[in-house]
Amino acid sequence: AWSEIPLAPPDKILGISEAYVADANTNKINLGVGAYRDNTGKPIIFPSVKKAEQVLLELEKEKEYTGITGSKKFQNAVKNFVFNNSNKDPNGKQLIDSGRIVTAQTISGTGSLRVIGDFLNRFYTNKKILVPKPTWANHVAVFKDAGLTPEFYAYYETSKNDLDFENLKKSLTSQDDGSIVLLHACCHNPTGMDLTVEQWDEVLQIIQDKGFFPLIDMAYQGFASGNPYKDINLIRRINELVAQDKIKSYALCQSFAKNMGLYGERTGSISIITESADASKAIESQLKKLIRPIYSSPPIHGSKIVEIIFDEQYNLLESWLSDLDKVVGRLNTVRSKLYENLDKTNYNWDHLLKQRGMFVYTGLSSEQVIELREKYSVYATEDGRFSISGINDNNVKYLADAINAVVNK
Ligand code: PLP
Ligand code: TYF
Repeated sequence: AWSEIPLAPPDKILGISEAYVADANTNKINLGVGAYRDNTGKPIIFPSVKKAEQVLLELEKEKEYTGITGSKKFQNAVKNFVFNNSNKDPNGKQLIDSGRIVTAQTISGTGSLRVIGDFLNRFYTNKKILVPKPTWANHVAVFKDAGLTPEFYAYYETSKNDLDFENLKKSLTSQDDGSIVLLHACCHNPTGMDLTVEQWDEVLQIIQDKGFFPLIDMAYQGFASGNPYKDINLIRRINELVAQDKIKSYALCQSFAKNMGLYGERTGSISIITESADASKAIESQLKKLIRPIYSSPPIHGSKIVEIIFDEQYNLLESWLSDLDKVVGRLNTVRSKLYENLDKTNYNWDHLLKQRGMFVYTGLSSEQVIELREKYSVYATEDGRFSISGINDNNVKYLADAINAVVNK
């Protein structure tokens, strides 16, 4: 009977916003969900996106369904943007031209993770997927529901507030050959700490030695440097290894939620880099067969915005790049302002300045996070991750004072 269904716990991240809304304290601060806010605390629409929407309003003649895997125009725009690096990655270009990349529009990044999870469960022998500890909580949930078996590899050592690279290598090496390995392309969620180019090379060597299948999640392209074309070192490097036949295949989940601010438009993609054009055809047909009975086809508004921004005739690329650069610039500014206002006598906050993206991973304990919430109405997830776009000129001092009080108690 329905009455026997147990109550499910609220989502660890989205549950924070519900509690925040219910709080009457006028000084309250929401550092929960990773969504951009401006210096007045409000969400924004990128001006370049607004312009693309104006173009759509003028020119759009129909609301027909797009294909099961989205439109060719969207797929090509994504391929060129991500793999050809807009004509700067010859290896990526070669992969595109030889028909070795299958790209499908998906329901944002989460949808692409689920589609590739289902696909791997159906067609890949090894069901074990190695994910960093910690990782975005939804990774584990998505892959479990897709029938895979997530297992953690060492990534970050909270007691040192730093990457744990030696253990990362050890724990990957000790895993079964042929496992799937999830890599965050940049701005690792939740820690904000990425590998250096040299460290990536070491990990890519382990991936080759162990025959792992690399699954890259790229939800924050552009948030590391401010420039999306500079944030894809990992993809360029892996394309080089594919060109040398050292890695045969990998997959990339990509989202425009953050870097175009298209959150609720649910616009993203899955790309599978295959061994040959023939393999691509079969894989594309199987992706269609997989997606059709789940949601049939993806939504079109967000993907048309992406098509327009990348379509040279509308001249919006530069303005999008500058919108994104401003967003990232503000995040970096509040990151330093928070750092400046924190008391460093008993606690070293230097890790904040090494982290990139939407978050700082404070190293605060769950008890300290709960105290911040209960005494100061500062809302963050209990792992000590702060979504810093909730910080602005008006609340940074209040926030730092609250943290100082909790830490120095
Ligand atoms: N992957 C990571 C690491 C994320 O942080 C997010 C969003 O926060 C996503 C994927 C997917 O987000 P969306 O489904 O909104 O594109
Ligand atoms: O803050 C985070 O890490 C994410 C944000 O449909 C998010 O959980 C929120 C809603 C959603 C996808 C991602």
